[in-house]
Amino acid sequence: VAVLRLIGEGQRFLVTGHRSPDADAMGSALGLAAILRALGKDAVVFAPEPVAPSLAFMVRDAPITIAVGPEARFDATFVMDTGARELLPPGLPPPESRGPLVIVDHHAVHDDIGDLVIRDLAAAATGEVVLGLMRDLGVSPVPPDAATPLYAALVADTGGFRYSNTGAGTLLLAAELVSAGADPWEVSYNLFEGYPRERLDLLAETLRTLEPSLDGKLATLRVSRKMVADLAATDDMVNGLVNYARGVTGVEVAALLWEREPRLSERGRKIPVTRLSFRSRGAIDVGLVAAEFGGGGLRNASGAEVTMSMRETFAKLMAVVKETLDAVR
Ligand SMILES: [Mn+2]
Repeated sequence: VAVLRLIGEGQRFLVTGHRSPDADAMGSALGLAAILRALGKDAVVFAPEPVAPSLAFMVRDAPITIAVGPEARFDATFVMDTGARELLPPGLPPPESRGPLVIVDHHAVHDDIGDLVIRDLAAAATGEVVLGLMRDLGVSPVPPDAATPLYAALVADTGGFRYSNTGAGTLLLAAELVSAGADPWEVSYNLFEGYPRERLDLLAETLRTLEPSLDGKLATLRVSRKMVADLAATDDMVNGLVNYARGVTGVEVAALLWEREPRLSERGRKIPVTRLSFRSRGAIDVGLVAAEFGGGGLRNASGAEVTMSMRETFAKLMAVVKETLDAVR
């Protein structure tokens, strides 16, 4: 209700998503911006980082702002799909410039961030939360510019309407978005196919690192910085590779360990950084597994970043997943 009043009384809004935005974050931001414009408001989409090539299709010619000047004033700033403070986008304007911070999200594990929060844990994607907000705002039908981004948000977070979070409500919303102009093949092709050659090379190399453990219930993949560099791949191509580890029969938890650029300590020593992505087949809540590493996410998909080497991370991973498996047995 407070958010509806904020939108009703305000005129100029900033809309953004989490750091390294995925299809749900970017699609929800573009979708909400289009909905606000349908209400006659000014909406600026703030995307300070380069948009991943696989998401460019949904941006089309929508205006994207990469930096907000100090004199800019907004009546509110919406951050999409963000549960963790450290995932707020870089360069977010200060409070006097951005206005109240509104978090629109669906993550169960989350920090206490945002002046206002719309969080629906039952929503398959933040895009679904945006559609609920659209209804509450009395916007109907779906604005054409919102259809493709919001459809992409639903497709991405349900794995193409395959995961257990795919409910009848999600499918009904998807039908509404297709009626409003979203093209299912365009979205699927951009999100799940149509990869640059280097991404397939990286997939091939990564699959060689597949390592089953804990009686085949845990499967890990590893991506080193050298692999990415040698193949002339880019960082965004690592997204989604973890899913292949879940595709092995019997696997309950899939994890991808990704070696990142080391950080420098105050004394100039290199501190190793490893990023973790998790996927679950269903029995294990990998949001909780990620929380053991200081991260978070959803029951079936989560992530974390740790200042440990790949080897140390793997050792801790074995211990945490073993304990989690023992607890559900
Ligand atoms: Mn999401």
